[in-house]
Amino acid sequence: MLRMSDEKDQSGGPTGPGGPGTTVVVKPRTRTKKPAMYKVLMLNDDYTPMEFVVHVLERFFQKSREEATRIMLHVHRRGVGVCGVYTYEVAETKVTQVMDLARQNQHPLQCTIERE
Ligand code: TYC
Repeated sequence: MLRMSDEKDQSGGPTGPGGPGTTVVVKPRTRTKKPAMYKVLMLNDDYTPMEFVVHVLERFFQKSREEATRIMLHVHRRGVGVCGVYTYEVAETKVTQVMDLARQNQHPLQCTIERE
């Protein structure tokens, strides 16, 4: 009869520590995946007051007055600008909040999401 215990180490590996009679425990790698991120974009129009756009950026995107003014002017000049980057649900909520406040104030301000 041939038993496992009769077998010589066939690994060809080292015979010292880590060799025969040693169990190597491999920690399973915890695979994490970064969530997809989404840019909230603000679009320019001819009617929404600049001050309203600055207010929106301060209120919903936690921008300082200076940063909010910079972003608003960028959108005013270039047509579109990034308000912030968030996970999908957060980005979607920001868009809803902006559009709701714009509608309540009868401004045509538009805001969209774009995957990064
Ligand atoms: N163009 C607007 C104006 O001249 C200002 C404005 C800026 C509107 C940014 C929308 O996303 C916007 N009153």
